[in-house]
Amino acid sequence: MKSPILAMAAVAALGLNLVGCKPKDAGSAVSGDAAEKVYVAPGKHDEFYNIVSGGFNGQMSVYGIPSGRLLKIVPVFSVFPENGWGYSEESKPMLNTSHGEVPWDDLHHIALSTTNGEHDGRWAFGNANNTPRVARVSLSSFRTEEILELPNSAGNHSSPFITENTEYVIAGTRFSVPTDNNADVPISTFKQNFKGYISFINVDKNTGRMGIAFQLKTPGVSFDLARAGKGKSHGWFFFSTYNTEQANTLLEVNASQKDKDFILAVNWKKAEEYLKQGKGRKEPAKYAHNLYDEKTHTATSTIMNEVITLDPKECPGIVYFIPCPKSPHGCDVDPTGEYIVGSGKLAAVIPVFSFDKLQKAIADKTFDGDFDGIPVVKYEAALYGEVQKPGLGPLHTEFDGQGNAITSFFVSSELVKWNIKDLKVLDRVPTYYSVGHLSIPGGPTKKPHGKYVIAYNKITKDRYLPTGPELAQSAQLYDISGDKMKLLLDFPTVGEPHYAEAIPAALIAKNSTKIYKIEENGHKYAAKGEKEAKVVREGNKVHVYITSIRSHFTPDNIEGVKLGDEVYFHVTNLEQDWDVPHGFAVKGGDNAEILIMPGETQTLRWKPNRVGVVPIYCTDFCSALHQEMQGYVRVSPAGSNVQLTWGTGKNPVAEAEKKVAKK
Ligand code: RUQ
Ligand code: CUA
Repeated sequence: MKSPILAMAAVAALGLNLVGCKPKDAGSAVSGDAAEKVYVAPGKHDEFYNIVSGGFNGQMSVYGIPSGRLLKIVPVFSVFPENGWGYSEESKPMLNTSHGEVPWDDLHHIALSTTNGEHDGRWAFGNANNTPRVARVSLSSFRTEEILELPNSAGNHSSPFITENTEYVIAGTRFSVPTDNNADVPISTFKQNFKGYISFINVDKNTGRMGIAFQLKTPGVSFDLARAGKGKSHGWFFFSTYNTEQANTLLEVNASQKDKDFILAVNWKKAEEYLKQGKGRKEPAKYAHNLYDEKTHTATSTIMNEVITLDPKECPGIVYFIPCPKSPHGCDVDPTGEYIVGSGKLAAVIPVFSFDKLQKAIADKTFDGDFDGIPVVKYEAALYGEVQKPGLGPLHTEFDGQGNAITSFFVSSELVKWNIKDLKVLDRVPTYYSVGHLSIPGGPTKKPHGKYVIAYNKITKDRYLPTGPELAQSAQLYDISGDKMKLLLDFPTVGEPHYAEAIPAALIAKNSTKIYKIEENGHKYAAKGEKEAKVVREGNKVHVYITSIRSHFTPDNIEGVKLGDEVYFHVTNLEQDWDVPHGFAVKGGDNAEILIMPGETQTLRWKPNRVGVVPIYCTDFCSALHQEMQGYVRVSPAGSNVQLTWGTGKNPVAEAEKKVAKK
């Protein structure tokens, strides 16, 4: 171990560089045919969907590749007023947690579902870093269908990563913390009381429904990233760790003391055996499980009370540490499953481990003692080799399916291509600037689609028109079909992109949801035709069963609402055509609009706070007479005896008077 002063000096010396350096030839690195290669003519479709994490905006965004055109933002962990996510009554339960509603999160990583290690185009998973959760987004409806909270975890960074057949989505904690059941302890008791939990989430083959199968209770370290084994290493999982110093303060220095941190190798097939033998322990834990139902168009949130944990100390053979220099970040497995690439943020080499050698080392017990009771495999015994002088600050590695790897370098701002077998550097290109993640379509799968690599940069500086103190976030597209990588395109992104996955459009486009069938609408407050439209008072709650169809609402005149009422507009969109959502908004509401897809029902809650006649209207330009798609609600004082009446195309007050006259 280095002395703390030396380590501090090393960090300080690197310090200048840790923020990234700017390549000299910025701006002049584009080849002649770049425009042609990214030009997707008007009316033509892109070749790939690119699902990009939104970082601190908590969303996923969808871009076309190679054009870099933004197609959609899918709200996941953060409220999204544009379509009412987190504002409509139906979607509110999706953001429920054991802490109550959490309206924001920080989404770093995307994992697209796979079958036999190849993209199957069904779901995209995403992680919430802040309040640990994993979400599942349907790649048919492009909507978040499920969010599962993770107990005993803090800062769910090493997540979500999936096994070959999406058997499991895993989630490792970034912060080791005291377990939820032993939470009130001094921070200085890190070594005794802080644990690192890794959640193994099972995924139903048909529905995608998630549940926590078990949690592995590991020594208190920080988990950063992970990848599942594949092919020969299917059944194993590999995690990068840092802060194996187990420091609880000034980690910048204290967690950079050791020459090597670890990669944690987990034999999850063996963990399953222990579970079958009853080695799992049921522990109380509080976490939310939220599901969006496409038939009722409504989400539910269930608080769960128990989780099964496995302690590796009681289950020998399921976890091993492999030393890895130095503060590893990415931990990536090549398409064959044989090579495991560690990327030490402060390391001068890229270590590549061999799965076969690891197996042999475990069989021969070639260990270097243990760390907190867990065997540490000798570095050389698991090492296949090191890529020498690759660059500064390696972060992440993806694979092109041609036997090559491409690694991102944050500090030296470049992508470096190297051959996996002989570990020779083949090519390097600058990024603008300070690349974090990179992504090759299918890069983490057994069969990469190749063709492009996309760099997700942390800093853009002078690349775009200035927009005040905060500049555009950005991605860059490179052609990797030849020997040399070629920069094709810069495109700005929303939020701060971290990881992304691109997938051939052919695997997704054909399955796109077009409408929801109105006859299958199982929403409690649906009005499946204008005849079913009505207004019902239940005490101070007023339920408005309102329909929308080009270009009117039924009812569009409502009277008899009083101060102190809570009004629920349950809007059913009667359209059965693709691409005809209607919106709904009310003047002065303490809420966002809602956007209702064809055949769907969504609810806007409104608590009027003054007497008057209040406009309601459609927010989505749906027809030539969209602007006419409007109506009125009359709000009377609390004790008023204005009757509850409603109608469209008739004067509801006159109608009510007629009714009274008839009686
Ligand atoms: S991380 S820039 Cu949050 Cu995935 Cu590596
Ligand atoms: Cu409906 Cu505009």
